[in-house]
Amino acid sequence: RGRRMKWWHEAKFGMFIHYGLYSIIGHQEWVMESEGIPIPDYEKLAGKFMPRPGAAREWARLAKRAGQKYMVLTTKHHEGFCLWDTATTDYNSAKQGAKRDIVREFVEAARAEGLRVGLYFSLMDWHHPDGARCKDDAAARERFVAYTHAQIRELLTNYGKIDILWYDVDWPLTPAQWRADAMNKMVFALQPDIIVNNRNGLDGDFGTPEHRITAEARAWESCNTMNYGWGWQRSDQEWKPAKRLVNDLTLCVQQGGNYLLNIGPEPDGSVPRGSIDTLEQVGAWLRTNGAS
Ligand code: JFZ
Repeated sequence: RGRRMKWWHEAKFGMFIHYGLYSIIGHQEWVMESEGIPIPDYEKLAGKFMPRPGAAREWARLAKRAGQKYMVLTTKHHEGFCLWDTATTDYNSAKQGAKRDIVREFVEAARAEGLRVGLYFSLMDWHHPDGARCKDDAAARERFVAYTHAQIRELLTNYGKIDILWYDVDWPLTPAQWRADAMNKMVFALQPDIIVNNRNGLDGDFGTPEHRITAEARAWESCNTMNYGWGWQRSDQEWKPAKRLVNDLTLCVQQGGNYLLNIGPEPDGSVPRGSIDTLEQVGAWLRTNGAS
């Protein structure tokens, strides 16, 4: 157990936040792909991306009440829309829609509550013209990998201390093609104390079993949802009872793992009522049992 991992092992419980253009449609975060929405149509959502001022503060306050010690936000999901002020593309929330840097708001909100800061970043990108053709086209690959590294560099340069980088889905490239070694090297040069997961194809600092709790020999974090999907789904109102979530958290902790529990905010960034109620019950249980 390394020095960098100490706080994370003690933290045990975090909040995952899936929020992006897909939240506006309300059919989960894969909607662009699952409903075959053409890029030019999907792009129109960017102008409608209007998180309420203070939304990030509400996520952070809720996490705090729930007994969560860190938060991980989707800075860019597979749809390719960036929630920060990036120089790499205009497809971002600082240039379109609300014209605000949501990553900055998120980072500041987490810090205001004394929570550690995690950034989720999808390597797979359905919007960038080279995002798929980079598989077979070397010139496209060169451009797209440079684009990806530049985005990660911005995220780890412009927002002060970042505690976790949570990579996701490395399709369609191999770790060698992503230059994943150089990627992690850059990450640690920019943020010496950061921890990274294993979804850029390398081992990283911790494993990420999903929708299941299975102890691993190494540091691990199980991520899960409170209802069915990750991104907001209008019709998905089957909330797992607080009891079940406390049980899952307990199982993780007993087996030496962490638990990252997701909220999928609504189009304006509000947390669904079901998630608020349940998280507050989880927090109350933790306080009653002296675990928070
Ligand atoms: C990915 C995303 O596709 C999904 O939208 C969500 O963000 C989730 C947290 O991560 O889905 C995965 C990624 C990895 C596995 C399963 C689903 N896996 O390793 O089993």
